[in-house]
Amino acid sequence: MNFKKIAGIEAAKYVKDGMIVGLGTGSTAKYMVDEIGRRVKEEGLTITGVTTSNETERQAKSLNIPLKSIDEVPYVDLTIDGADEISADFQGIKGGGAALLFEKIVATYSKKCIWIVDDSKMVEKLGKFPLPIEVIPYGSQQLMHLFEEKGYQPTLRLDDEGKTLITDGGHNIIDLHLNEIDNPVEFGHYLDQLVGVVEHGLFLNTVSLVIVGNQDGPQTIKV
Ligand code: DER
Repeated sequence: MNFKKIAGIEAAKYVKDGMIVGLGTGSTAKYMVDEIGRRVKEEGLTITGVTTSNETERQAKSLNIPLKSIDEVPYVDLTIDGADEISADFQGIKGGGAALLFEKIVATYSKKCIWIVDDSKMVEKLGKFPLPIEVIPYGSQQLMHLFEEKGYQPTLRLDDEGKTLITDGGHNIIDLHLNEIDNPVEFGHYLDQLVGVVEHGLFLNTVSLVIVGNQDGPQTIKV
């Protein structure tokens, strides 16, 4: 039983005709996009998709889902995306798939956000999952030194070929190994003011519905 697939298919039921839908990125979101594509083909579902990565754009185009960029729509009705960690108070870490910047942009202009996960993502406190920080390449080593001095055990994210990863936005990602983040809001503010940090993977006060796939089927949690 694929719990990510269960969550992805369930989330696609929330998509209605005429909606502008943010299409997330990652292995769970892939199932959701596939299901929306199926509904477009078999049910004639009419939506406008706004993608959060080149990867999702390619998938959506292959499924003939009509697309517009975030700058071509007045707002997004509903964004459905995965997450790497969701805390007991529904704060999230995202960016494991290196898509956090465009995901956060699309989420910011969305009326509603749904996160789709399997239950391995549900945690008490954030931080076991390395926190992705999207940084400008120029000065990234200085940020690495800064984070090392802070004891955050930073690593520069590499791509599948072992080269420094370049995000869709043309930036690098530094992953911080914090183990536990006591105050995500405060830590997010600290990161926001660092020169060279473009965005971070703390998604705070973002989600309104979480769908968890498990052996009993989809569990829907209203935030
Ligand atoms: O990069 C992201 O934030 C993606 O949403 C991703 O990390 C979600 O994880 P998944 O591939 O397990 O769905």
